[in-house]
Amino acid sequence: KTALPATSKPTVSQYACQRRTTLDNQNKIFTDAFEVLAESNEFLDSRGQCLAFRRAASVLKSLQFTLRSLDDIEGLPCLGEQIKSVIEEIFEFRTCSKVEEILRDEKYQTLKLFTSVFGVGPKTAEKWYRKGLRTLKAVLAEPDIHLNKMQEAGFLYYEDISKSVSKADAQAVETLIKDTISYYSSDTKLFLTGGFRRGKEHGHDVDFILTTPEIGKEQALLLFLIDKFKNLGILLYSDFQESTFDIQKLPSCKFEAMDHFPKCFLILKLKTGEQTAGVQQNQNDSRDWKAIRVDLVAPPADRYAFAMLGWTGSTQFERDLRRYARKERRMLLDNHALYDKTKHAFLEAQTEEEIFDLLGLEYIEPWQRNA
Ligand code: DCP
Ligand code: MG
Repeated sequence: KTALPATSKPTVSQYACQRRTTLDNQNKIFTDAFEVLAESNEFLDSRGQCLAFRRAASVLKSLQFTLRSLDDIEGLPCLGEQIKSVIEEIFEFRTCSKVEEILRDEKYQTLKLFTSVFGVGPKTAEKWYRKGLRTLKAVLAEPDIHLNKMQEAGFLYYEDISKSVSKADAQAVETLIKDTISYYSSDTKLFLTGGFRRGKEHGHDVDFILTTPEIGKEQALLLFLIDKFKNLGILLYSDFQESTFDIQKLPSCKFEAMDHFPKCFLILKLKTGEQTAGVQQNQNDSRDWKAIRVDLVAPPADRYAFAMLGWTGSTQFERDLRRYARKERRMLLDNHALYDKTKHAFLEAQTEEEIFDLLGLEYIEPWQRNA
């Protein structure tokens, strides 16, 4: 195939929120390489480099054709010299030597292993690595390591939660929560969000938004649910975070900042209908359940659209929505609100479509947000 002449090439926006990115990635060989480079830079704490690789991967994911030659990347945004040279090397050798080197690197492998434990981030992983630890077993055997509650649960259910959650599991969790919230009030609404809303077949957890038509009634909802799960004997771990939401506050500029709605990070016991080995290795009893990571967030009804847009992702899509709002519209967007800096006013919205409209963006469906 020859490259299209430059004039007939559709322009690709530098913002993920102006691109339609489905799960059908035609450039996996390149984007896989960039994800490894991004992650390795994240471990090195080089944020700029990490973002540059993530942006490049995101642009290539949106293309509806496979790159064949350097002519194909002519005019595409976010592909600087360093990125180009990686693409060029993959054209020639089907692989990138830097990526191969990272994948063989003991430190990279170890940090990847440690951060695969729920509750362990790059900082903790680095600390353990510096102590000379190389395996999960070694971490557990180290006397002067103090695990917090989250990490303890992370190790205890590692076998289950390090595997991905299927769509069928996600649906089973949805049914379970739906049955349980009916005891709270008949008008409580439950929405699947995160990766599964974008159409993914697998995920690392299941994300839900819950809300009640009556504002304020959502406040006690999560604690009610947690209590019910406990009584049902299916609550393996729970970290509940109370609302710190303040309607007056301007939207946060920093993407990484967590939102302020009441939320909880859970590990639930999901019945599977088949027998598996016990949780601990020395346990020889079998069980008919598996541990699943579930995140719940309960915004007040008038904040629903912002919360839904923020939790649907992907992370790259969210980053660029906020960057676009700030740079192109002088607006501040986060999971709670949209603020117009020119008008000095909050802009209200009941649906995601209205938020895209207020930002002057074409609507992008959830399944097209896999940036
Ligand atoms: N999110 C957010 N603020 C953060 C982190 C994430 O608003 N600080 C959003 C973007 C994510 C969504 O929440 O897409 C859900 O987070 P997950 O980590 O569960 O990501 P996904 O559901 O997209 O992927 P996975 O399949 O790994 O669960
Ligand atoms: Mg998720």
